Amino acid sequence: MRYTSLCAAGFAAMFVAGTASAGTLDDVKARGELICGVTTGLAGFAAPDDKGEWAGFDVDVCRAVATGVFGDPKKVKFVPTTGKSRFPALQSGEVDMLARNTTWTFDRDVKLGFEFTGINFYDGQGFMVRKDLGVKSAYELDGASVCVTTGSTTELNLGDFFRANNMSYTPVVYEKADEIRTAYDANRCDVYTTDRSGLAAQRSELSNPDDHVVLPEVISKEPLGPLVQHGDHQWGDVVRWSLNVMIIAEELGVTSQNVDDMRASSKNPEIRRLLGVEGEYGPRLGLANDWAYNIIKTVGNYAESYERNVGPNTPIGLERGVNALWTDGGILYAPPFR
Ligand SMILES: N[C@@H](CCC(=O)N[C@@H](CS)C(=O)NCC(=O)O)C(=O)O
Repeated sequence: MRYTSLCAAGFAAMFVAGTASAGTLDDVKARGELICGVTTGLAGFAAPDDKGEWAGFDVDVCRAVATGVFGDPKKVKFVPTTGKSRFPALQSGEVDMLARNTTWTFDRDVKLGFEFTGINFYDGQGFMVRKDLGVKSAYELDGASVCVTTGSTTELNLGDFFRANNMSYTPVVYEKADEIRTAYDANRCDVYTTDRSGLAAQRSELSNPDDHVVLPEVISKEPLGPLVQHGDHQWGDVVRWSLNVMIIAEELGVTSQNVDDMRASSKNPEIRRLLGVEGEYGPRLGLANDWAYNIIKTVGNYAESYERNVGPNTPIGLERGVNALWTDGGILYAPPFR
């Protein structure tokens, strides 16, 4: 209860609406590295790989921004944050941005005073149970104990869903991703609820992933994306357009593999603008004119990052679904590069 009230309700009151001093881009350049807030570790999204290097779909957003600024995806320091510590970390300037499965909501945007700079994963909240529980639907969960992370929209939606359906539950609350996974794996709760992408990620690391099933119901909208402090529009633009570059590159069929050929010979005007062959788009952001070329060359386009980190051929196994391009039946859509 203490966690629930602190994080779900009182948490927002701890902050006054923040306004960044302009100049984050200059600060980042002067420091020589980007400081990016990520999760404490979520397979496929943000976790150290076998060489100890942070990797994942959210990590790629940080790497894209670092590459846009420095031409080098390695110029990032990753700061692990929990659901509870992420907002104070951004508010205080400990991190320049967050890229960690954070849902864009009214309160976070308006009351906490942040600026969401896009959506890199359209998600929704779901439930995972052990198959031997014999449950086929979230509507059969009356009386269940439910593992949930503190400081999340998950806690709020969980309460809403059970209340709206006249069901009771016992929350079992943890702060860190590995704590909650271990607790669920050790049977300390019947159900694990979080974003469905998070469930797929965590399921891949359970002792027997096949013993668990994600139930069909999606009980909320969780548009996940990067965010910065409110008020520094130049920095917001840099983060927003670094993500947009990855999406636009997919739309235009530009990949890390063909970007050199495209730059040398494409006649498509949008590709020529994107890759710095025509126009002065990078300098308007305070970046070099080959900033987007560098992002595509080193991090890849949206599809490449998705497939490499969380797609059907990874242990996370997420189909593109609504995260497909709008031209492929999804809702992923970037503003034009002109
Ligand atoms: N999208 C939701 C949920 C985010 C969330 O709880 N993510 C989990 C991982 S799925 C987490 O951050 N765990 C804490 C950690 O990283 O240690 C929100 O923004 O509140």
